Amino acid sequence: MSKKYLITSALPYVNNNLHIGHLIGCLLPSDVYARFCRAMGRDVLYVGGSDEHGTTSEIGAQKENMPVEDYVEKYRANHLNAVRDFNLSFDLYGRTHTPQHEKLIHELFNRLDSLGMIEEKVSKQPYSVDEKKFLADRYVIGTCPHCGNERAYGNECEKCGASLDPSDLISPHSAIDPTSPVEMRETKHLYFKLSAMQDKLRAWVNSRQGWPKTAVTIANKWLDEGLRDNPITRDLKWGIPVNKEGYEDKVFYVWFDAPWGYVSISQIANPDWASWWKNPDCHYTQFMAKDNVSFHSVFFPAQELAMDDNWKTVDVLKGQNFLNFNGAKISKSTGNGIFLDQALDIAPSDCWRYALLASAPETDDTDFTLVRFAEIVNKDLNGLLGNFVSRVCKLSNKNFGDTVPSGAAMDETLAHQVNEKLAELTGALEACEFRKSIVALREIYGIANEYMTAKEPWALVKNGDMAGAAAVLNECFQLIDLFARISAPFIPDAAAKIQNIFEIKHDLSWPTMYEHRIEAQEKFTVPENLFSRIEIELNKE
Ligand code: B3M
Ligand code: ZN
Repeated sequence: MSKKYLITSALPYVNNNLHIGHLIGCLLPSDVYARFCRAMGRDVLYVGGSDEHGTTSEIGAQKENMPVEDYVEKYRANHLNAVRDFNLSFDLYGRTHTPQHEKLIHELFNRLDSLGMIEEKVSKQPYSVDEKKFLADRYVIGTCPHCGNERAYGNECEKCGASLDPSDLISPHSAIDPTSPVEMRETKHLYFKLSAMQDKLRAWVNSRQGWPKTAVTIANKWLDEGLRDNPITRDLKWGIPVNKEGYEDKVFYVWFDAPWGYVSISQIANPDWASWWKNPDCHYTQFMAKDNVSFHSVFFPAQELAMDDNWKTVDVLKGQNFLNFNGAKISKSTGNGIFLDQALDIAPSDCWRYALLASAPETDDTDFTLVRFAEIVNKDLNGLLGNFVSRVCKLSNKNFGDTVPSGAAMDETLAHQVNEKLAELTGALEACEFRKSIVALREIYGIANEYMTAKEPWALVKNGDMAGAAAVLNECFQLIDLFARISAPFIPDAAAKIQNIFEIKHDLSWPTMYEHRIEAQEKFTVPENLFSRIEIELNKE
C-alpha cells in the first residue's frame, strides 16, 4: 500500500476576488506538490476551499448591501473560476458553510468541553447602544488616543500603527451605524484553555522538521510569550452557531471553525478520509501565507492535541511571505495587482504558474512586475522549452517523416548531466522549495538545448550523415518525453500537449532517472507552438 499524503491549502475568505498573491501564497505551491506526489505514485488527499464565515464576510455583505449568503456565493463563484482556470487539482475545493462542517464543529466542541478544556469567562466587550448588539473589535470606530486619527478601529489604528483595544478609543461608535455610540458592557464567552497546552505544544513544535524559518520564528514567539486562553465565541450572527445553552445568539470564532474545514471538506471529498486524518503514518503538508502561520502552528494543533483523538497534526508547514506588485502591496482598493479573472487575458495559465513559482516569496517578500513576467516566459518557456520541442519535431519531420528516427545507445554524458539536475529537481520538490525546483527544471531544458546545439543534427543532414542525424534526433525525442514528465506538476497544459505529440500516450509518472521510453518508428505529430512571446509595453508598468 502506498504511503498517504495529506495536502491542504489555506481557505481564502470569500470577501474578495482572488489575485496572483493568493495563487502563489498557497493555491499553486500546494497544487504543484500534490501533482508531484501523485506522479510519484503516492496516495494523495488534497483539499482546499472557501472560508465563508468571519467578520470580513459580514462587514463586506453590509458594505455591498446584500444578504451574507448571496455575498459569499458571489465571491465563491470567482474563486471557483480561478480553481478551474489555473488547473488547481484539488480533490475537492469545498467550503465551510455546510451541514457536515457544522456537525463536525459541534462534535469537536463537545469533545473539548467534556475534557474540561472549555471555560466560560465574563468580559467587557463593545456594545452598540442603538443597534442593541455587541460588536467585533473591527466594527468599532473612534479617535486614536495616540495620534488623534478619528477613524481608528477597535483593534488597530491604521494611521499610526498602534494596536488597540476598543476601550482605548475616544468617542467610540459603530462602524455600521455611525450615530450609535458604543460602550463597554459585560458579556460571557467560551474560552479554549490554550494555556494548558503550553508544554505539549512546545514539544510538538520542536519535533517538526522542514518548516521555513519564518514559520518556526512565529510559532516560537507565541510559545515564548506564553500561551493564553483564547475566546472561541463571538457576538455575531453569521457563522457556526454555538451548541451550548445560553449562547444562542453567538457563533464560534472563525479560527476555531476554519482550520477544521480541512477535515469536513475531506469528509465530503473522500469516504475514506480517516485513513489520512487519523493515520500517524500519513504525511501532512499545509500551505499558507505567513499571516496565517500562528493559527496553523499554535491554535489548530493545540486543539487537535487537546482532544487526544489521534488527529493528524501538520508535519510540514509551508508559510510563504508576501508577493508585492510593482513595488506595492496587492490590493483591491488601490487596484494594484493582477486579479485572476483578468490574468488569462494577458497570458495562458501555464505562463502564470511558471513565472509565479519562479518568483515564489519563499524566503522574503518579493516584488513581481509584468516585465519580469514577460522575461521569464519568453526566456524559459518560449525560448528553452517551446523552441526545442518545435525545432526537434520540425527537423525530424522534414528529414525522416512522421515517425521517430532510429536511435543509438543513450548519450552517457548527456544522461549524467540530466540525472544530476533531475536529482536536484526531485529534492527541491520533496522539500517544497519551488524556486529551486524551477531553477533545476530550467537547467534541464538548458542541457537539452546545449546538446542539440553541440550535435548540430541539421549539419549532419547537410553532410549526408543521416544515421548520425537520426541518432541525435532520437535522443532529443527522449528528452521531449522527459520534459513532459518533469514539467507536468508545474505547467500541466503544456505537459499534456507534449505528451500528445506521440501517438502512444506515455504516462507522466515522475522519473527517477533519465530513460529512453520512446521506440524508434513511433508516430508523432508536429505540435502547434507551445508558447508565444509576451510583449509588454513598458509604459503600462
Ligand atoms: N481565511 C485567512 C485568509 O484568507 C483565512 C485562512 C483560513 S485557513 C484555515 O487569509
Ligand atoms: Zn493612531
